[in-house]
Amino acid sequence: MKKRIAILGSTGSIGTQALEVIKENPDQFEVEVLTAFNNVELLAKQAKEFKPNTVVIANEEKYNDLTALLENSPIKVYAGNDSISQIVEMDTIDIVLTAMVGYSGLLPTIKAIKAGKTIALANKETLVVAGEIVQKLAFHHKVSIYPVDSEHSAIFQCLVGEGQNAIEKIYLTASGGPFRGKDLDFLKNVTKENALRHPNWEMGAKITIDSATMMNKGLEAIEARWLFGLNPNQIEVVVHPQSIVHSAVQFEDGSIKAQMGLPDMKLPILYALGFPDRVKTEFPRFSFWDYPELNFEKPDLTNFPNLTLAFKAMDQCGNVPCILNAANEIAVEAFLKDKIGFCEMTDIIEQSMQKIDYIKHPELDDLISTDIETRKFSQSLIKR
Ligand code: MN3
Repeated sequence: MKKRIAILGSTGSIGTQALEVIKENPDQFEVEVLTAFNNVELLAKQAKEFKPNTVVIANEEKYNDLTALLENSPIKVYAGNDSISQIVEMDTIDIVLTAMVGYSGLLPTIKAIKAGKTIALANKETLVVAGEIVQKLAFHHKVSIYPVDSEHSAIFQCLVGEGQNAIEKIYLTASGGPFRGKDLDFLKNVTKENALRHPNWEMGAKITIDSATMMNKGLEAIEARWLFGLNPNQIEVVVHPQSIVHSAVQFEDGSIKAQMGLPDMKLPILYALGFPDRVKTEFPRFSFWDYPELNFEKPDLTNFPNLTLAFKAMDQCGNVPCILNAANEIAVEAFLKDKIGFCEMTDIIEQSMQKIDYIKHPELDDLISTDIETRKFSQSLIKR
């Protein structure tokens, strides 16, 4: 039986690569639902090619454009975020791939879990904002969450076959981004064009900026904590510029398992969709002879303070990771619009973490209001 997939965020970087993977394996997967935020042209093109049952455009103003583009087709068309949250409950969906950007992934993911759908999680912010709530829900509804993020996929792959063997610690690898080795004087003046040029990975704009500031690794540490039930002190970040070792697990006997491969998001996407099977591919293979050296360094916390902020948020827990995430989303957006400099992103996040009230045991509603409040405050710090 083919696995029927809903892709939330099909026009983004992960979404388009997921569709390539599905296209290459038509006997294994079929597309049931596609959703996008704004890009109606690409969404309509994907819909014509993959013939899903339903498509949803989040931006309601684009509804008429989308229906016009899909005129005379049997595909059902809806608009709005509420429609996305409802559509994931469809009986004919086996796996929901959550590939939208940022906080917007949270509510649809919760709905999908409540509907008992297997989750292929590409939206790390869901676990950053509400990891404890989401994991409890997944446990309650007996739902599996398979990571798509390459580092978490690596850890997940290292854990296959380990049963109850406890994790002593994990090593989360980081490329270090385009500014590895640079200092604050340099970073003050970098432009978004510099920051959008990632050395190893092709990704969307938001995550590429997060990689340049190292916030991405902080968000991933929080994501890993919830995915694998870890304490913050069991997570160590290792800078590994070649992005070949995708992460590693150390067990209680001292043995370390790592997962390796060329940096290509299609591999973790395929592993999450195909689990527990490995699907045969023609992807280029890693060669040891091309990489006579693999390097590992400590992260530079002086020049990349966002990583420290994220670990602080993880330690404080409660609604602080939600504050961190909302302030970061506002800061990245402002940086991408040339409204603030690279280092000012950190100031906005730090001030938001100080200003917004701490809630020790937030419910989902508390997190929703923390998100709104933080966005308002962070925005007020952006002057231009
Ligand atoms: Mn990653």
